[in-house]
Amino acid sequence: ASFSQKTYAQRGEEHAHPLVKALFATMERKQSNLSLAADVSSKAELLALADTVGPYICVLKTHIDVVSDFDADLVKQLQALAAKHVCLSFDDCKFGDLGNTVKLQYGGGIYRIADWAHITNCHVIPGEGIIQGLAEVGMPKGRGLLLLAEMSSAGMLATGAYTDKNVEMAIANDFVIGFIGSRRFTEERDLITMTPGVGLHASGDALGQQYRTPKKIVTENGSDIIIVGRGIYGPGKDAVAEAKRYREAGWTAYLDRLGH
Ligand code: S5P
Repeated sequence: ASFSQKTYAQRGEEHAHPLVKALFATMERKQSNLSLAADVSSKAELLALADTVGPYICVLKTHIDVVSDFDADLVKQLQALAAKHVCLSFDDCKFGDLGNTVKLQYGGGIYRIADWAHITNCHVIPGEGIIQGLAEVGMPKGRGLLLLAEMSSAGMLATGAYTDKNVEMAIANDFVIGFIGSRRFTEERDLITMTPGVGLHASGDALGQQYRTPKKIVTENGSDIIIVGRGIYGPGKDAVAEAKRYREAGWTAYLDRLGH
């Protein structure tokens, strides 16, 4: 059977990567294929959002470099919240430089991403060396990498042969656990797809973002995890109510895919 036809629980049991096993187990237990994109710019806002929405998500996605009062204590508290709510941390670094440079960016600097983020991602524009550089830092720590095989924004250039190359590189590299993109890309091994640009109401923003529904992404396209940001915490929104709504929509779309 296609991976899209299997339950998250079954895929977790059959998967070789401990991080992916843990992710699928969490998804099944929390009945959630929702990742929160917590793009807020202060430490207090980020911690409050992570704590209130934590019960409804499987992955907390951050852009840690947008937090204006970042400090080491933020990381400590984020780790504690991830443990409390049993979700994985994903810092959306979108690395894009030479293997040697990304090693420094991923393992060091002030953010020390590899020390706390279970998942990060990269563009493969520099070639396979970027994966090898990141793997040197992340693999010994049990981390996982997503490749940006596609993007959600209008006019994005990751298409056709470039997307196909991403898939080839993912299959060939054990450090890669999946993709950012809009669909299932391969049946050769169980690589997860996480999809941003998901919204139940708006069709986009003023800067090129485009939203599609959980039904389109999960039921029809076979993606595994929906990433939702402003649909949950945007102006005037009740973040907990919206998180519950997106969790329900994502999970229903998954059950529909299974034919349940
Ligand atoms: O193609 C992409 C890839 C990513 S990771 N399009 C995206 O929107 N993202 C990220 O998903 C983006 O950086 C942001 O953190 C999130 C979408 O947020 P929203 O507020 O538009 O739901």
